[in-house]
This record gives sequence, structure tokens and C-alpha cells, in this order.
Amino acid sequence: MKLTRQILKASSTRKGFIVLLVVCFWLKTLLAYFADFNLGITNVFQFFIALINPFATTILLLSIPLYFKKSSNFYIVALLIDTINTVLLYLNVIYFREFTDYMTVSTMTGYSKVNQGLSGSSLALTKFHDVLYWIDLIVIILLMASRRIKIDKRPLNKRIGLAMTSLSVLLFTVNLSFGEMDRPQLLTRTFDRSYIVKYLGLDAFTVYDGIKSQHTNEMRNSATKSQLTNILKYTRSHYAKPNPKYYGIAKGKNVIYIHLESFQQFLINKKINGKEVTPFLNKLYASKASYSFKNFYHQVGQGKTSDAENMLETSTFGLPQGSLFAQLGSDNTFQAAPAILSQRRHYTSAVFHGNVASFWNRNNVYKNMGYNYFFDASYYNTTGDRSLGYGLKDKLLFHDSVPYLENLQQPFYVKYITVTNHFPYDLDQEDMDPNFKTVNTDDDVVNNYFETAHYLDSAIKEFYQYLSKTGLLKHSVIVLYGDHYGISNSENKNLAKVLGKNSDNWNDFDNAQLQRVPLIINIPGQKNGYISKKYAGEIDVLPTLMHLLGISTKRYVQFGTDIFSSRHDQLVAFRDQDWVTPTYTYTNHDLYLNSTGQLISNPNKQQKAEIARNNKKVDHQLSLSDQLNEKNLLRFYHPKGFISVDPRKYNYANGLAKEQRIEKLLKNKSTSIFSENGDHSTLIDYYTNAPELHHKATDSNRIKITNPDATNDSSSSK
Ligand code: GP9
Ligand code: MN
Repeated sequence: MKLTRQILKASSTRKGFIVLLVVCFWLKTLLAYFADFNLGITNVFQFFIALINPFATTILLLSIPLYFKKSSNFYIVALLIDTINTVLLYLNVIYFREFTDYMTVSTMTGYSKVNQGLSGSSLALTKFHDVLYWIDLIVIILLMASRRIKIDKRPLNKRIGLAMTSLSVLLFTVNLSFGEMDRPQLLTRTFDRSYIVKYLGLDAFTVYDGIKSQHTNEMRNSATKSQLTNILKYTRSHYAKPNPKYYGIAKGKNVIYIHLESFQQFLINKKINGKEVTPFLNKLYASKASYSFKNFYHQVGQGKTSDAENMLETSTFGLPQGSLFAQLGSDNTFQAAPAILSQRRHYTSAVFHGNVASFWNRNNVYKNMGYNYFFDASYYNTTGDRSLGYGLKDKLLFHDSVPYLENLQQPFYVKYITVTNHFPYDLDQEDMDPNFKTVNTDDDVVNNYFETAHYLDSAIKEFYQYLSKTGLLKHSVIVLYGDHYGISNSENKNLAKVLGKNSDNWNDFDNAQLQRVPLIINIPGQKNGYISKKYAGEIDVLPTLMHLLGISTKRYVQFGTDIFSSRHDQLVAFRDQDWVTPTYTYTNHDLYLNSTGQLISNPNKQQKAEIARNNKKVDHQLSLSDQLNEKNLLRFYHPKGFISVDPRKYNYANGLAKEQRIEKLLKNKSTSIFSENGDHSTLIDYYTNAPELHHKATDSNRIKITNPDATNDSSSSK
């Protein structure tokens, strides 16, 4: 009672009133964080940041009324700001319940077509505890009306307002640096919207997103159809016609992409302590049924995995800063592989990935690309030791995806995005191969990298055994690629010795060499496969694949060229404008000769001309791609027969049920593996030694199976 009286007394001054509002709003935000949102907090530091992050913006907003002299103005403004902020918070709570995501400014303004805002069902999304989001405001207003909280008529000195505003700025700076400590490049890379909320709070997220989308909208609104002309001129003249020897050799086959997380070329054929790190991939790499590339480079920027995905799906580059998926992907017009293959050859498309759907904004981007299904973390049991930092372990991803794969109509275009071989390359002891001993350098990252790569290799071997047993193998083309480096330039010196190099004279040329990643195009049944020395990059995969499938690419805007074509462009552009050709590597403004690794400190006239020519070409290629995506110019482009993708038609909830409905509808015309197998699952054909599947039944945490067809709403953040 005494405390209540004290609070009421304190709240009867202007300062106390503001403190009351701040504390109440802080509590409500925490309620949202812990009862409604899923922030994906993984350590105590993140928990601490989440606890304090509502303060900065709340104090900033509630310092505004302090500048008003007249008491009616002060109280009206304070309550109004508090109400608006509560509305924003509450709308996000409701929105999160439906979409497992936060409201972007373009969703609020109705600009985004991907998330159409709240449907009529929003009432059904309310919960009993929602009262708590409003109760403070109601009680405060009632207390004011009954004069238990008295109106303070005395205006405050402006300095108090100023002090509070400054305090909020200081708090925000501290908060931001805490966020950056836990997640470097938090704002520049924008991995996941939920990270900004987790680290900086909802208000900061809304402002940040608002500024970004304002910038994007300005750029896009000023864009005109004619700006496409230059781009078309480039892609048409750059186009490399297919090589008839390869055109259509994989016609009608299923496409299975295996995204090898952080997998670098040097792992191929690497032996450690007498044992191959990736014995299975080595075989695949050298197989007569594979076209493998030893001079294939990743070309990603800050968008890492998402940039690789974007290049492979669209043959356009990622952005110079940040991730295209995260920044533009929600509203971008794509003419991507899933849509093209569906429209031209009736492919069904799906992605299997054991991380949450919101990571890299995939849940929105995939809709714009025309992916029919997205099986994200919510479709898998990711509890206990089944997952690590970035989600479900690879062996389990391949195994647990069988029900989703076998019910897909063929031909299909699918992508498995692995995660276990991801920095910091943690692996549980139980998943380690006792017969494989990794290197013993001073750098744990380097040591662990070989361990997780070894694990990934074994996961792929198991998957291949399944493909072979079910007969899927001979009906598929399997494309395996490393998305980007795993060991960063700063750690390459620690790697040098393992690679038989001297770390003392390690230089930029060596770093550039390590940007090679494997590309293996495995077409079971082919007998003339080989390891190609051609220089190529991720931008080239789509036209190459399409030609193998016998689908012409001439009509599309693609920045890469078919690697098999005699006109393939072997100038490989890195996202930072460095480049490599079969003869030279140009990095950090220095030219090196590939054959010797020598720095050419005084380039001759010819070499100077080569540098200038390639710089210009690279700049041209990258900047045209950036214009295309930043201004969303593909919305003006209508290649023959291409029907624009309407993201509203895609919904990734209840994927399995949808697949089964289609099977029923098609009856004996259904081409899924399940139907072809006499309506029996092929899961028994899957052998895995994943220990997580063989735990004793008493271990309740580990055998808990989540509803395999749960909606995206239940996804859990990592
Ligand atoms: C996360 C995974 C990792 O879902 O794809 O992305 P990365 O950190 O490599 O860009
Ligand atoms: Mn990656």
C-alpha cells in the first residue's frame, strides 16, 4: 500500500509521470519479447542486451513531452506517444503470430506484396494476455481522471528534456556497440530482421527499415523502362550460345542442388594424417559422370550464402553492400530458376534448410522467385543435440527431408542448404569420425573446419546411397557447389602450413587463390565427364545448367555465361571489383601472374591495357547488375512466355499436406517417388549413422518429434 502511494505521489510530478510510462513500456516490451516474439536468444549476453534495449528508444520518445510547457500539451503528447508506440508493439505481436516476422514499413504501407499485412483473421490471433499490453494505459488514464495521479502544472526546465534526450542517445550508442560486439556488421549486413529487434529493439528496427525502404522506393520510383536498354544491350552481346555437345544432355531430369556451406576447393583431395578429408566428394569430383571445375570462384559479398543463392538462381550479382535477399528481396521482381523451370518444363521446386525461414529473408525471397515449397526449421525436429548454431545437422537434414522429397512431383528442382560446416565449425563429439584426426594448428577454427567438412562429406555420401537405392540418381542431375570461403583472409596464415605453404610470405594473391570453391555437375549415366580448368564463377551456373537441361537462355537477363560454351567469358569478377582470368589475378590494385604467383610490379604496356580493359568490363558488369536489382528493372522486362511471379500465390505452411493433396488429385498420374513406389515411403531406403537418430527412447529431449508438417509459425530461432 505504501509503495502504491509512493508511486502515485511520484507519478504526480512530470518527471515521475514520464518515468512511470517508460517503466511500463519497458515491461510491455519484455512481455512481447519473451511471451510472443521468438528472439532466438542463445547466450546470456544476448539476454542482457534484450533486457536493456527497449530503454534507449522509449526514453528518446518520451523525452519529447518534456519540452512542452503547457500541462495539457505535456500530458496529451506523452500519452499519445505512449499509445502510438503501444499500437506499433501490439501490431507486431499480432503480426508475429501470423507470420513469425516483424512488420516492415512496406508491409504497413501496403507496398509489400509478399506479406499482405494482417488478414481478417487477426481477431483469432489475439490471446488472453494481450490485455497486459493495454492495461497500463487504461489504469493510468483512470488514475488521472480520479486525480489519484495529479496533474503537475509546473513546466520543467528545458534542460531536463535535453538531459533525457542525451541520455537516450548515449544509451543507444552503448546498446549498439553491445550488439556489434555480439554480431559484427549488424546493420550493414542485415542477416535477419529478428537480429535488429533482438539487439536494438522494435522502434529502432522500424526506423531503420523505414529509412532503407524510403531509399529503395526513391530509387525504384525514379526508374524507367528505358534504363533497361543498356542492360539488355550488355546481356545480349555477352550471351554465349550453348555448346551442342552438352545442350540438353540432362533434359527432363530432376535437379538437386547441394549447397556446400563454406566449402573451399582446397578441401578436395586434401589428405590429413594420411586420410582424405572428403573421400566421397573426391570420388564424385573425379567421376566420369561429373563435370567438375577446379578454377571456379565464389563471387559473394556481404550477403554470403544469400548472395551465392541469388547468383545461382538468377545469374545476377548480389549487392555491393549488404544482402540483396535481405534488402531488396521482399519486393524484387526476379526471373529466377524455379519460375522459369516451372513455366517452361513443369518443374516443381523446393528448398530444404534446417534454419529458421526468416534468416536472410528467405521466407519472402523464395516466394518472389517462385519456389513452390520451403521446408525450413519448423518442418524438422531441431531439439536437443539434433541441431547446432545454424540449425539442423546435415545428416539429419538429408534424412529428415525424405518425406518432403518423396512426395514432390517430378521433375523437381530442389536445393539442400547445409549448415554444419559453418563458422565456428562446432561439432558434437558424437558426430566425429573416430578414424579421422584433424590437424593440430594453434587455430581452432582451422582445426575444426576439417572435422565439419569431413562430416558434411559423410552426410552427402549417405544421401547419395539413398538416391541410388530409390533409383532417383539416374533421373537427376546433382549440382554441388561451395558457397564461399570458410576460412577468412585473416585466418589464412594459420592455414598456410596445412596447405604446404609458408605463412611468412603469404600475400593477397594467395588469398585470392583461396576464393576457389568446388563446382561439381554430376549427371549419373554420363561417361565423358572430366575436370575442367576453365575459369568461371557462381554467376555462370544458371545458364550452364539451363543449357544442360535443354532450355534456351537467350531471352533472359543473365550476367553469367554457359561454361561449356566456346564463347564463355573467363573473366571472373569478384564482388569487390577484383578479378581473375586464366592468366592473371588482379587484387588490391596489384597484378599477379597465375602460373608463377609473381607480383608484376611494373606492368608493361600490354599488361596495363589488360588491367584497364578488365577493370572496365568488371565495373560495367557489376554496375549494370546493381542497377537492375536496385531499381527493380525486371518488372519492365517481359521475356517471351514468362509470366510474372505473384508472391501472393505462395504459402509455405503445411507443405507436406499440399504435396499429398496434389498426389491424390493426380491419382495414377502422380509422378512423386512415393506414388511410384506404390504409395509407400522410401524412408526405409535411407541409412544414416547419425547418432541422434539412434538415441535410446528414454532420452525424452532427443526423441521428441515435432509435428513434421507444422506451420512456419512454430519456427524456433537459433
Ligand atoms: C543460414 C546459413 C548461413 O541459414 O545459410 O548463411 P551465411 O552465414 O553463410 O551467409
Ligand atoms: Mn554460407
